[in-house]
Amino acid sequence: LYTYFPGGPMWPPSRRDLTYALADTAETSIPRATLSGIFARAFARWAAATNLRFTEAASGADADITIGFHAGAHGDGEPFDGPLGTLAHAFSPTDGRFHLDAAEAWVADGDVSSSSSPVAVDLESVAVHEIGHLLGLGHSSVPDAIMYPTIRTGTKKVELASDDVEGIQSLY
Ligand code: TQI
Ligand code: CA
Ligand code: ZN
Ligand code: ZN
Repeated sequence: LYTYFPGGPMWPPSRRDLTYALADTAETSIPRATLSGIFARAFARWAAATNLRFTEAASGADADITIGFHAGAHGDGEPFDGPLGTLAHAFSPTDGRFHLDAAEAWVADGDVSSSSSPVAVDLESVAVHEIGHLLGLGHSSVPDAIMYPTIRTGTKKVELASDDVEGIQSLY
């Protein structure tokens, strides 16, 4: 079953049109256009299950959600740790910060199963999971759920399970 963060924080009803920005991409070599496509698909999966809408903004200055790639310590007290370990983290509503570990062997072409790297991680899969956190979901006990707290290496998991849909629809 799905969970929420303590206290059940959510984006308020007055904020159903949310913007996101690729705010800090200097530390990744993934092309910006590739990132745009991956995050657009990841947000669209949650939009399809709710009355939320997500639009990419040009700058982080006025965006609700800011996405950044960072290596090691990056100013929020939760340093990244090199390949594997912590892959990414997102803060609960309505903070909006979404950080990814720049040191991961991110797979951005969608085919993580054919990667030769034993530490390859599918970026879109992690994005869909972290957006769940950004919207207020905690972890789920259902292994098929996007919000389950582990993913097998070398796998892509981007489709919301019914548990994820029920969880997000009880918030929005
Ligand atoms: N990052 C953890 C996560 O997002 C951070 C975290 C730990 C956390 N406990 C939490 C966030 C409780 C909110 C609430 O879950 S992670 C996966 C998965 C991570 C893990 O790097 O371990 C994904 C990030 F599910 F695959 F294991 C994304 Cl998809
Ligand atoms: Ca890491
Ligand atoms: Zn961070
Ligand atoms: Zn998580």
